[in-house]
Amino acid sequence: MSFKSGFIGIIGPPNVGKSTLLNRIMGTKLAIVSPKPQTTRNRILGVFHQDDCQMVFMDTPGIHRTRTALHKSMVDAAFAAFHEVDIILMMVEAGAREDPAVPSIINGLKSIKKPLFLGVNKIDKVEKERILPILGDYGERLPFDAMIPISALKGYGVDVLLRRLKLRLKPGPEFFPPDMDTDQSEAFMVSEIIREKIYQYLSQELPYACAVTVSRIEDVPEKNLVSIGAEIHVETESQKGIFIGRGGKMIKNLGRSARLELEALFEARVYLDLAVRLEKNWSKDTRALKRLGY
Ligand SMILES: Nc1nc2c(ncn2[C@@H]2O[C@H](COP(=O)(O)OP(=O)(O)OP(=O)(O)O)[C@@H](O)[C@H]2O)c(=O)[nH]1
Ligand SMILES: [Mg+2]
Repeated sequence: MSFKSGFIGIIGPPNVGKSTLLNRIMGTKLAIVSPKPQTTRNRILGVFHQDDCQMVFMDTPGIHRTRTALHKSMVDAAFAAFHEVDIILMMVEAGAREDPAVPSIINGLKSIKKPLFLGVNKIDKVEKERILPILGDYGERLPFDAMIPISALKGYGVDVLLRRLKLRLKPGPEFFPPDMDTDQSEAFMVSEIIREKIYQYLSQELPYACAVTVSRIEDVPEKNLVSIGAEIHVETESQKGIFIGRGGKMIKNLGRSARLELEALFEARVYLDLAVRLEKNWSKDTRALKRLGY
């Protein structure tokens, strides 16, 4: 039997659980997750290895109406995935009102001649009877290969999904070596972990007003220490004030929470030097976006 492989794009509206699914499939945290929409801003690969196949999952930013250059860059990345992958896994969530982005996603998929899967996520939140009508509705709108109810959070249905996806893989090469589970750089992963804590600690529009860059990751092996320097870029002076907090309390708490997760990632003590920088209108300026990784 020949080896099979393929790229699988996980696409859909914001907040439906795309990143949660990637993490569940991989059995490790590759993508950050939050209860707020528009968490993922870049494409994130997870390489799922089996003896006879390799499935490369591509998590993408949630598709939504765009406002700023940042949002455009996010949505462009998601739509570009339609063309870059071999199989598309559209995700929606059961038990929520249909997201306003769904019609445009369906429209975009109509011209794509690729195996198309639907993952109806968060079934742990709804009564069983409510799932069938959702499948019926989507089945009328697009010719899905399979529509699979899942719970990315609890793991329900994920095995079935993987088995069905595997059946549609074509013979192909091992794209990545067996010990590689993502293409993300260390610096990117560090910046994402910090960004996740920002979603946890700051409310309303603040997480959306910031970008995180990492300027230094230094190993100090003799001390089993990793020394990290990172910057949070915000758009206004008042945002900067909120990020720092009274007596520096906010940045301290946020930094501590990020540090604990980074210590688990690096399996070492971490020294995290976190600074807040004013970078006016970065989310609207395409040159600034490039510099900040979008
Ligand atoms: N109850 C329930 N919650 C889930 C499930 N999957 C994800 N969630 C929650 O839904 C929220 C959004 O999850 P994410 O994985 O960040 O969603 P996403 O689609 O990647 O969102 P964006 O990156 O913003 O597009 C988080 O609070 C998750 O814990 C599920 O199967 N059941
Ligand atoms: Mg996400």
